[in-house]
Amino acid sequence: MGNHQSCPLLKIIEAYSGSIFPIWHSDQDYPTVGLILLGNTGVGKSFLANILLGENTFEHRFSTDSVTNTTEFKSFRASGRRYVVFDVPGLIECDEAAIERNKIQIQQAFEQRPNCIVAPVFSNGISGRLRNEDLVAFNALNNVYHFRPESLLFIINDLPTNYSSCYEEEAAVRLNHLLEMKSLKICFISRIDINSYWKRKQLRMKLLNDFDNRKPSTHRKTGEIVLPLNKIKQLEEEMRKKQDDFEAKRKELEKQIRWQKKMEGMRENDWCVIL
Ligand SMILES: Nc1nc2c(ncn2[C@@H]2O[C@H](COP(=O)(O)OP(=O)(O)OP(=O)(O)O)[C@@H](O)[C@H]2O)c(=O)[nH]1
Ligand SMILES: [Mg+2]
Repeated sequence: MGNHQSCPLLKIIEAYSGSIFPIWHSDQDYPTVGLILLGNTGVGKSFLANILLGENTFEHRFSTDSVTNTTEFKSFRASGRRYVVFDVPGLIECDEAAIERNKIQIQQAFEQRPNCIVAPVFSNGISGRLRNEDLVAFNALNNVYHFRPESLLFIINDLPTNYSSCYEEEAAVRLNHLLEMKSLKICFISRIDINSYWKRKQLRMKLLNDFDNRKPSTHRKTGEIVLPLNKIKQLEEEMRKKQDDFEAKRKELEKQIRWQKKMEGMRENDWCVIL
């Protein structure tokens, strides 16, 4: 009946061994938390769900077409919790029927486990940009589920291994601004060698650490997910403009900071001359 959340050593052992002491603890001993990975097709939802499970349960594939079309779930135990991880389809697709199917499948996950942590997964490893379609898909779901910041863990997946240290700060400021939310927590993930046992375990450990600090909340739909195919382009265009505005403001701010520093430097030099 133990709450292991406070014991770091146990956390590490659990992350590396899957679930620990299966004979001593039954599933009922652990609070159950849903874990719903959301995001457009190809961002790596199924891949990450498998990493968390420590096994290849959900189909994931490098593909030109969407892979997951129906919602599936599986539970695992870690850090004093029993997580039920959901593998759901992406939201945005090229045809209306697929979007409608996806909406129903996503809703099923929330109906089955309303008390959950939500992990929106974004991915664009080549450029590091936050893609407008990912932001639009998140907003469409957020409009009806009203996610609470403490139950959200954003995942930016598939980054190059050598991304710069400023990237995390920049992406965090930008994401908060674009989604008009505060204190968003982000987990940054570099592309791993899928065949490396240790890399997979390390990634599991990193994800679990971040999920442990999230607080699940109850998600009930307050309306229908509105995302007609003919509106997606318009919403993406609006998001692009928002990104451009943010970029312009950022550049202006940088200019002001540079100018300020220059002035301070000049003032210091003046003092040096006087002294
Ligand atoms: N090697 C490697 N492959 C990754 C990584 N992240 C994602 N992938 C690959 O990216 C591809 C797409 O991932 P999926 O998990 O199928 O994407 P998805 O979001 O589930 O896509 P849908 O099911 O279509 O919604 C798969 O081939 C994954 O193995 C990574 O860190 N390393
Ligand atoms: Mg999938």
